[in-house]
Amino acid sequence: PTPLHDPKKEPGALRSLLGRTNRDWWPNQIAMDILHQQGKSGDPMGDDFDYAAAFKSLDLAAVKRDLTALMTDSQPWWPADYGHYGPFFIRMAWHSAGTYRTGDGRGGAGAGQQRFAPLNSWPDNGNLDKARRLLWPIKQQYGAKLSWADLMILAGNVAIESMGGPVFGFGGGRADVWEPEKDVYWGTEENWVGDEGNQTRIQPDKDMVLEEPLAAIQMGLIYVNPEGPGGVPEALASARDIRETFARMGMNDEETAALTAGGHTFGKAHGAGDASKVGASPEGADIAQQGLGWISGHESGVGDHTITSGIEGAWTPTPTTWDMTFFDMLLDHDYELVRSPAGAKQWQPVGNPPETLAPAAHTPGKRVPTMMTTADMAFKIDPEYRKIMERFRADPAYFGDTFARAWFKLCHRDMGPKARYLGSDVPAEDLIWQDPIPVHTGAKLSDADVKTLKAAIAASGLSVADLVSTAWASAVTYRGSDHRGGANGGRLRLAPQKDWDVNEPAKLARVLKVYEDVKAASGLNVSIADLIVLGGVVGVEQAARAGGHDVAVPFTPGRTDASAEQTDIDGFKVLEPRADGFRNYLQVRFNVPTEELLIDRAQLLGLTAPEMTVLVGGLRVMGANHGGSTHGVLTDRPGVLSNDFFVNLLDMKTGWKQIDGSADEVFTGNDRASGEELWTATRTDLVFGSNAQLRALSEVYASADAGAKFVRDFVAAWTKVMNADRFDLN
Ligand code: HEB
Repeated sequence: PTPLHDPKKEPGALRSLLGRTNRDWWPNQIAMDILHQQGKSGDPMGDDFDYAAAFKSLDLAAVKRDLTALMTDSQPWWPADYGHYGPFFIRMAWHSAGTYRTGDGRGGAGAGQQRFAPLNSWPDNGNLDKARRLLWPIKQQYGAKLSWADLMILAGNVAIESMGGPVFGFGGGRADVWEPEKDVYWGTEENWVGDEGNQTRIQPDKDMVLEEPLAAIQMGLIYVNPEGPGGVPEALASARDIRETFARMGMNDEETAALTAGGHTFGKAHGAGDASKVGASPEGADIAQQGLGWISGHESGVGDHTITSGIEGAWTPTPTTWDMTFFDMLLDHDYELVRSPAGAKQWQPVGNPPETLAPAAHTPGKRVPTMMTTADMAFKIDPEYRKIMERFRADPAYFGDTFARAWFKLCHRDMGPKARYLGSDVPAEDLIWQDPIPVHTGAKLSDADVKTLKAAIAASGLSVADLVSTAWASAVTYRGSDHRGGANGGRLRLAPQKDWDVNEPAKLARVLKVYEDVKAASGLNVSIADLIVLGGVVGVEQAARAGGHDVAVPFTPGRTDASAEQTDIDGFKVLEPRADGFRNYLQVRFNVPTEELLIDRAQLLGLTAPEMTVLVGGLRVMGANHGGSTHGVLTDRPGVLSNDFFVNLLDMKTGWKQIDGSADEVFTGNDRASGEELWTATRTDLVFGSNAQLRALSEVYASADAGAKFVRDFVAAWTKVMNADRFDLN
C-alpha cells in the first residue's frame, strides 16, 4: 500500500497499529487463543474475582519479611551473586515497569506482562525468567492475594531496602492478566537487538526520529543499547538516546540520572564467555526446560559463568550496599574501552587501581575489575548529566530522595490516580504525575438536587449536540492503559485541554460558561465535572425521548474539579486526541488507516466492539461530530437518538465513492438509481459497513426489532465511558 503521508513531515505517525505479533516471532507458538474465542475468557479467576479485595486481606508485612529472607537464600540452580538476589530483583522490577510509555500509556508494570511473550523473551530481559522463578515460592504461598505484577515491583522495593537503599512507598493493586496483551505496538522491525540488520531507531544523519509511541531504541530493548547506539560505543550519542527514551516515559534528566546511578549502585553485568553458547529464549525453548530460556553451555552456565547482556562486571566495589561508590567510580577515574569475555564493548578504569576492584560474585577472596557501560559513560560525558551527577555526589540525601521518588514514579506511573493504590505502604503525599483530584467534601447532591440541575440545564439553551459533545470531550481522554484522563477532575476547563483543537475551544468556552452559570444560580455543592456529565445525561435523555424512548440515563455524582496547580500541563499533552473517530475527528493523517485509530481509542476506553459500534451510531445522529461536520450523520432527524446511522449505512439503495482529492478519507453516498447525493461519510463511518465483523454488529442495530435495544445498549456504553475513571466509587 502507498503510504498515506510522508513520515518525515509527520514524525509522530504510526506505521502500523500493531507491528509484528507474537505469532510472527514464534510461528510454532501454541495457538492458545483458539480457546478464548467468541467471548470466552481465559481468566481462571472468574468474573467475580476482586483483586483489590483479595489484596486488602494480604499481610503485607509478612510478605516483605518473606521476601527479605528469600533475598539471601541462594538456590543451587541459580546461585545468587554475592549471596544476594537483591540487584537481580531490582533489574526485574525496573524492566517490568520500564516498558511504560507516555504516548499511549501502554506498557508498564501494571499487568505483569513480563511473564508473557514478547517481553518474556526480549533480549534485554535475559535471565529475568530465573528471577521470577525464584519468586515462585512466595507467589505460591500468597496465591490470589498477591498478583505477579505486584510481587515483581514489591520484590524490587524490598531488595532496595534490604541493601540499605531508600524507598518512598508501595502501592498494590496491579491485577494480573492471563495472556499477552495484543494492543501494544512494539515496532515494525523484523530483527531484534543483537541480530544482524537491526538498527537503532534514532539516526539523525538519516533524518530518523523515534517513532511514536515507542520508547525504546531497538526492538527487544527496554530503552537503549548499553553498548551505545547500534553498538557503537559513543557516550554522547548514547546520552541523546537515553534522554529521548526516558522522556518518553515521562522522566526528566535528573530522574533519569538518579535511577541509573541508584540502579547501578547494585549488582553486576553478566558476560562470562562465548554468547553463542546461550540457548533459545523462553518462548522458543525446549519443552523440557519448563518455560526457562537462555540455558547456557558456557561451563556451568550459572554463577560466575552466567551470560546475560554479554557485558561483564560490577559497577562498584560494594555491589550489595546502597552507598555513594557509583559516583566515586564514575567521576574519579578515567576509563578505557575494553571487551568483555563475551566480546561486548565496555569501559574499565585505566590501570584497575585497587580501590576500583570488586569482589568476584561467587569466588570468595577474589577481586575483579569493575566496569561502566557506554550508557553509564553518558552520565560522565554529557555536560547536563554530568552536572547532575556532581550535585548528587555532593548531597547524598538529595540523591537518595531523588532516587526514591523516581523509583516510586517508575513503578506506579501506569496505575493512574492514587485512589487505585492499595495497602499500608501508600505514601500520603500527592504527586503531580498522579493527576491528583480533590476528595469530595461537603454536602452530596440529593436526587432532588439532581432534578433541579437537570431542569436548569434543559432550560439553558444548550442543544443536544452541545450537551453530548461536551460530555464526550470530557470523558474520552480516559485510557485504561495507564488510567489517566477522563471526566473526573473537570480538567476540560483547564489548559491544555480547553485549548485542544478537537475540543473546539470557542464552542467549549460558551458551553462551560453556561455550566458555571447553572452552578452559581443553583447554589449547590456541585462540580463543573459533574455538571458536564449531567449535561450529557440530559442530552441523551432528550434525544432518546425525541425518538420515542423514555429512558433514564444513570448519573453518579461526586466528581470534583481539579485546579491548574494540580495539573501538569506538559504531562497532559500526550492525552490530546489527534484522532477521535467517535467525533469523526482527524487532526493529522496517520500512516495507518484512520479507522484503525478508532479501534485503538475504543480499546483504550475499555470498550468492546458492540459498545464501540453502538456509540458511534448514536453519537453521529445526535450531532456530536467535531465542527458540526455532517459526515456520517446518516439521518433526516439529527438530534434524535435513533438507529438511522445503521439503517442508512446498510441500505443497498446507496452506493459509496471517494470524494476526489480526499485521499480516500471522505466519501459520498449516492442514490444508485437517480445519482442524487444522499450522504457524506468518512472511513470511520464506512468501516461499519465494509468490515465483516463490524457489519455483523451494524446489522444487529439496523434490524427492525432493534430500536429499544439500540437505545438501551447506547445508554449502557455511554454510561460506561462517563464512569470509566470513577475509582473513587469502590
Ligand atoms: Fe541497568 C544491570 C543496562 C538503567 C538497575 N543494566 C544492567 C545490565 C545492563 C544494564 C547491560 C547487565 C545485565 C546483565 O545481567 O548482564 N541499565 C542499563 C541501561 C540503562 C539501565 C542501558 C539505561 C541507562 N538499570 C537501569 C535503571 C535501573 C537499573 C534505571 C534501576 C533503577 N541494572 C540495574 C540493576 C542491575 C542492572 C540493579 C544488576 C542486575 C544484577 O545484578 O543481576
